[in-house]
Amino acid sequence: MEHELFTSAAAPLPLPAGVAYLAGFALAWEEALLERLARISAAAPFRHMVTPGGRMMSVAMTNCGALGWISDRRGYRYAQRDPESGKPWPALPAVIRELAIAAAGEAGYAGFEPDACLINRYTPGARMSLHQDRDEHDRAAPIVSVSLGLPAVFLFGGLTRRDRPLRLPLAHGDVVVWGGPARLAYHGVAPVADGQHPKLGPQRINLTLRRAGLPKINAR
Ligand code: MD3
Ligand code: FE
Repeated sequence: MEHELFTSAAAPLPLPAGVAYLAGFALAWEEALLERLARISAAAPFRHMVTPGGRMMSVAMTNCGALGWISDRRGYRYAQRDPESGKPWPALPAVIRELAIAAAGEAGYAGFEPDACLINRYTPGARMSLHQDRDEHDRAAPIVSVSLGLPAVFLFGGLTRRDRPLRLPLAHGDVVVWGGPARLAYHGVAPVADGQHPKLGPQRINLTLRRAGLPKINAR
């Protein structure tokens, strides 16, 4: 079943099942988000992680919340501490948690309780190649993504790497909820084009809010 994209500017285009696109949804939280992001990256600076294959990622990353996604020569996983400092990741700010819960609610996921927030920073030229997100225990929980700063083209493929990806432009303030049949789809980000964002300068920041640890067994 396909849903209509209810964006403000762009012409409606069909979205795959399980994808809810909330154009500009984060704009109401913009100021608080940017203030929280500055505090988080001061405590846990953005860094370029290395893939298990030994390649440095062009995207710089940090995390907040109980669990943070990390990659090194030993693999991809969630960890309770920042390996650079040995300290727990900065707490998930209430404003970010509330934004994610509100967006998940709009998309029909009542009871979403994120325990991990991966923060990706793209400077012009940075990209993310097609991959699946498989490191979370609870695949029934959606992933909420919040785009800030420079625009990007999000690539949304199918359940195999060979499916030709759909190209979805994402702008500052857009929120997308990925769940159900979309949850295990291959996806990536095309190289970010040069530019200057009035609030963020030459970068794109993407937050993904996830349920990475064990599902809440008493939630139903
Ligand atoms: C669709 N980040 O961190 S967010 C990632 O823009 C990641 O930084 C991209 O892919 C970024 O893993 C895309 C949107 C997103 C996140 C997770 C998904 C889309 C997804 C998981 C399944 C399907
Ligand atoms: Fe991903």
